[in-house]
Amino acid sequence: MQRIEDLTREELAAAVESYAKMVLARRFEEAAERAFRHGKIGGYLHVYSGQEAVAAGFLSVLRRDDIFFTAYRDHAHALLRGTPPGAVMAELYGKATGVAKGKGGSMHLFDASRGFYGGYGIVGGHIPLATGAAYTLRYLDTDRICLCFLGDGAMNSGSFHEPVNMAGLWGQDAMCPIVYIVENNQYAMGTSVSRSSAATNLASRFAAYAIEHERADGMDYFTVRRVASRVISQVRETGRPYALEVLTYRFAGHGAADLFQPYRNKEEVTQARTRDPITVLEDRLRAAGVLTDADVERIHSDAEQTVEGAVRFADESPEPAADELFKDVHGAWGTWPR
Ligand SMILES: Cc1ncc(C[n+]2csc(CCOP(=O)(O)OP(=O)(O)O)c2C)c(N)n1
Ligand SMILES: [Mg+2]
Repeated sequence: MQRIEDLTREELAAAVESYAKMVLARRFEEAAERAFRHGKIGGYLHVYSGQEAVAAGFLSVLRRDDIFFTAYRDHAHALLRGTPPGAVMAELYGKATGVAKGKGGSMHLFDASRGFYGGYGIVGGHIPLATGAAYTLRYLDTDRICLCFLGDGAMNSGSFHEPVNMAGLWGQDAMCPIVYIVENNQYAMGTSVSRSSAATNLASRFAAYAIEHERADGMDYFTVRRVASRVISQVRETGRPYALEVLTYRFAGHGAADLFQPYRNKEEVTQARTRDPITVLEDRLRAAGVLTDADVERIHSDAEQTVEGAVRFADESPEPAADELFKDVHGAWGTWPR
């Protein structure tokens, strides 16, 4: 565990900023769940509650011109990177002011201006894209890097093994600056890791592709940030891929329809909640003397106000115009040769 007394003043200030963003993400998703139940949000909704320290730790050290990909549990990633909460909520509502013009929804957030290349609903589908993007960054002769967040379940898809093998090969020529971040939250929908993977040390599976790898505690922000910082520098310098398995837990059901969660019991969730990443970080910042009761109160009420504003913005925003239907769509009807 990172010792708090070894941190610089700047690192502590950055951690307070991350804490505020993690609180915002949590409040945002609570509001999104309410809106989903009220029928304001269609489609599907997967929340990131419990896993916030992972994206917060990584994105807090990612350079502004670097890029990243993730799957469908993507709201916090966008918010932590600075996409305006109103544009994220409006996307969930399918409104024209959404970050993907209301055409993507919860699973397909996309904000290329901030290096966020999505938001993907097909499990494992983004891994080839992220790997190709990392190759492109080197091919274009830049020192930019790519992060690819993925779930434990995604590691069992074919679209994991092919690109990761390519990454291992391209890395031999310093041509694949990517960090694979396996967010091991213990479950893929209702299937636990031990029921779906013969080898449960997921990091070790990257050895098959000659990719350096390690495991880290994903509930402690400082641990994630320290590992992220070291690994990102190494990948930037070497052009070789690196893999991290980050041990975390999702507090909510898999998605909005997973009400009864028959695959786990309440005690397990209660136990995991004793290491809520937001509380863990708050306690450490309080112990370091950089966060007071008044700060915590202000951060929470600011987050609530921001979320209220985002919900109002989404509510009041217009639906996409009918003639938008065929724009931004691959092989759309309107342009199809007939
Ligand atoms: C190709 C494909 N197969 C199946 C599904 C259905 N599905 C949606 S989420 C999911 C589980 C993925 O688990 P994991 O990668 O661990 O991500 P987590 O939900 O835990 O974040 C499955 C099987 C899908 N979306 N895409
Ligand atoms: Mg999972």
